[in-house]
Amino acid sequence: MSAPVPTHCPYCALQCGMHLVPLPGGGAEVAARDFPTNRGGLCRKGWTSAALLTSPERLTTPLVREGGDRRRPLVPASWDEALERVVAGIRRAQAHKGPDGVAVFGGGGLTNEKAYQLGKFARVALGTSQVDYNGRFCMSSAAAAGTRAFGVDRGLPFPLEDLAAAEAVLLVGSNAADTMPPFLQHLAAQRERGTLVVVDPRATPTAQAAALHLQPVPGTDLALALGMLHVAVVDGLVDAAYVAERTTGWDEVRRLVLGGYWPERVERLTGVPAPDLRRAVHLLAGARTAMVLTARGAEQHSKGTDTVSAFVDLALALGLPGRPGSGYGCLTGQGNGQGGREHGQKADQLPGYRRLDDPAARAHVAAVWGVEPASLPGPGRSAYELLDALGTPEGPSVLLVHASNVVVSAPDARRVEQRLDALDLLVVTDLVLSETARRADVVLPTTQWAEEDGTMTNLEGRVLRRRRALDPPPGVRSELEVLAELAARLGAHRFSADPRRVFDELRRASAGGPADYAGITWERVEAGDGVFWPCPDEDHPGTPRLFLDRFATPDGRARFVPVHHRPVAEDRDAEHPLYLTTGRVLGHYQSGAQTRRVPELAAADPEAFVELHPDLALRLDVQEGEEVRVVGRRGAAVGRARVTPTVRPDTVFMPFHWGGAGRANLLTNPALDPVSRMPEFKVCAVRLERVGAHVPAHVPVQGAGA
Ligand SMILES: Nc1nc2c(c(=O)[nH]1)N[C@H]1C(S)=C(S)[C@@H](COP(=O)(O)OP(=O)(O)OC[C@H]3O[C@@H](n4cnc5c(=O)[nH]c(N)nc54)[C@H](O)[C@@H]3O)O[C@H]1N2
Ligand SMILES: Nc1nc2c(c(=O)[nH]1)N[C@H]1C(S)=C(S)[C@@H](COP(=O)(O)OP(=O)(O)OC[C@H]3O[C@@H](n4cnc5c(=O)[nH]c(N)nc54)[C@H](O)[C@@H]3O)O[C@H]1N2
Ligand code: SF4
Ligand SMILES: [Mo]
Repeated sequence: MSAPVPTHCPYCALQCGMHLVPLPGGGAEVAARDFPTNRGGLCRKGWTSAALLTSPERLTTPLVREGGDRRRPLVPASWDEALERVVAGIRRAQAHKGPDGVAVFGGGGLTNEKAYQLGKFARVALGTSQVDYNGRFCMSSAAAAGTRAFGVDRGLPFPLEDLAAAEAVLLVGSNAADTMPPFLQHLAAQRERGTLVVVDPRATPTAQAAALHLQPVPGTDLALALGMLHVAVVDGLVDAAYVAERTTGWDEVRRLVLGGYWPERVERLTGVPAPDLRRAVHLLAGARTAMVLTARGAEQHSKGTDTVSAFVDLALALGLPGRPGSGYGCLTGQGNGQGGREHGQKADQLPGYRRLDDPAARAHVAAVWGVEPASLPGPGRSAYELLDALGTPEGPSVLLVHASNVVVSAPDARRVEQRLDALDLLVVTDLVLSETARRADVVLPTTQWAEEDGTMTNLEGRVLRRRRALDPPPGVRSELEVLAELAARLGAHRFSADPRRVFDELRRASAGGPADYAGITWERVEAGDGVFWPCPDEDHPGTPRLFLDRFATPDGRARFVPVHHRPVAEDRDAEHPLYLTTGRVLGHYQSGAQTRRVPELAAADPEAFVELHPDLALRLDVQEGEEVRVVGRRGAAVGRARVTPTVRPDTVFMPFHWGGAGRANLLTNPALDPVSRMPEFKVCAVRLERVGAHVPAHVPVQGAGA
């Protein structure tokens, strides 16, 4: 047996350390490894992650439409033929529509090297402004709010180990017990002390671990946070010295919360009893150290940015950010959700978390890329807006997708399918034939995590090494090779396929930016437990803790942001009397493209389901396990009823991990947050219907096989 290779799980942002032990017959076995984020623990997805490496379902050859005809099946093709089809389609679109006729959609699962190269490929090889990525659907609201308040967005501005020093923790809209199970170890102290507060419309395993569970109506966290601030002011819990010394803008926020957010009014808006609200504030304020953490439940709303701002305002009023053992943080989701948003695959950004509309940033990055600053396009459309424009007269007619399965994971999925089908050319690079790849004209097979070298940046801002443990199957190419080859065929050079060279270029491109990687080398990352950015030079130790002395704003002070509660984008009415909220289960990852192909995980959670309260089930005469239809304003989805008292009686919950008729995103609302452009994944209006015996339980996947 070969030596174990130290690496990290391919899935979520916790980036648990693991060993991969290559097996003689091919594939590998996962073994435990002690790492600061997981301390030897892994969840079910991590333990089974090697299964996909040798899965018969993985792609090992490029696929193209027979005769170039969308109505005919996808058939194997040589790399040369497939890439030529891509290049010909790109040239045609550029001739008709100019550079913005071609669009790129990336993902937060890509390594730093791939994310960086994809952004550069879009701006330099294609010259398009039309590039964005799935992180827009993930933590973009928290990123926007973090930048507003602190001048920089790093999900957690402190290492996870600091959680042990927090006497109390407020966890808003996170079901970490299912979404990052080994993370729960870091909350052991608060659980023991009875100082963990969880805000979630469902009594999730995470909420059940809390001393206090606030169970608001979906989409009302903004009012809840302002109500908590009101209590902090009225009960004299504001840290006046900290506010005076380290912040600006308090007076306006203070006036605003005093004026409108007394607990009894907040109770009417949120459904959270006023005494519970008061208790939560006193629990936090009574602790010497405390942390406020948000995740998707608070953020995936058309007011997600303002909601996070309200929780940041609360944290600032209590004097938490920038103090040891205290702070505000966002629990970033995807494996490289943090690095993926720093290196230029976002519509408005350049590497190093630089702004695309900043002339100095453009000049710096253009010099590294060897192009004229004026040749760099400006900011493009955000993820949903980009998908929504595809194939329209003003929008792109070619789309290249890397590491996202938008047919399952984007809001208003039916609309997204229509837009994809209106394209002249859809190119999907993936490991498996995802629902999105099934609709493509050209599918390119790429290497998996265990077959590539590179770096990932986890939820703490810690840069880690992903190591190659195995050779990819013959015929499969790394994404860097694919991008380099495509660039060369388009007449753009300087695209290395060597991840180390790409990382060294990324270091130069990021130098001097907010997310400065200049001093981070692969050797340094390998020597310890990773390096935290910013790290401006090789003698710099990296920055595990931000904001200890100053915030990253021009005056060094954190900014209070005045925000107001507003209703959800789509409220209930007589026809759609329930709220739908969506999220995750432990055993599946995201669109499920990977985990539904891991036999053990597929067997444990084989199909879509709908959680509903026993009172609602009684009213609608729905039995546990029967097929139900959730009907909304954009479509309907089906799933098995799971009757459980853990969900609010006015709310139903669906995970979004399945394709076909079980897709939660057939229902979700693409209403966007005005700042972050985040869609309202977490609340829309629906009704529930019994499907009846005559409708088959399994409706085939839309567009399957094409
Ligand atoms: N098993 C598993 N783990 C994952 C992933 C996965 O797909 N599967 N994905 C990874 C990624 S990319 C991400 S982003 C993270 C997400 O991690 P989480 O944010 O923990 O995941 P979600 O289940 O989307 O949402 C969390 C909770 O928000 C609650 N919620 C819904 N509406 C509201 C609301 O209006 N207010 C509040 N306060 N809460 C609400 C839901 O009931 C849910 O329990 O997980 C990562 N880890
Ligand atoms: N209703 C609802 N919808 C949601 C959410 C929600 O809570 N509710 N959450 C949103 C969130 S937070 C997120 S992050 C998105 C995620 O949703 P998606 O963007 O669809 O994410 P994944 O399912 O991880 O898709 C990754 C795809 O890329 C492939 N892949 C993996 N690694 C690589 C690689 O290195 N290169 C390439 N080319 N392909 C690769 C996988 O096989 C898979 O097909 O979903 C969003 N959608
Ligand atoms: S918690 Fe996340 S990183 Fe850790 S094993 Fe599970 S999926 Fe992998
Ligand atoms: Mo995410």
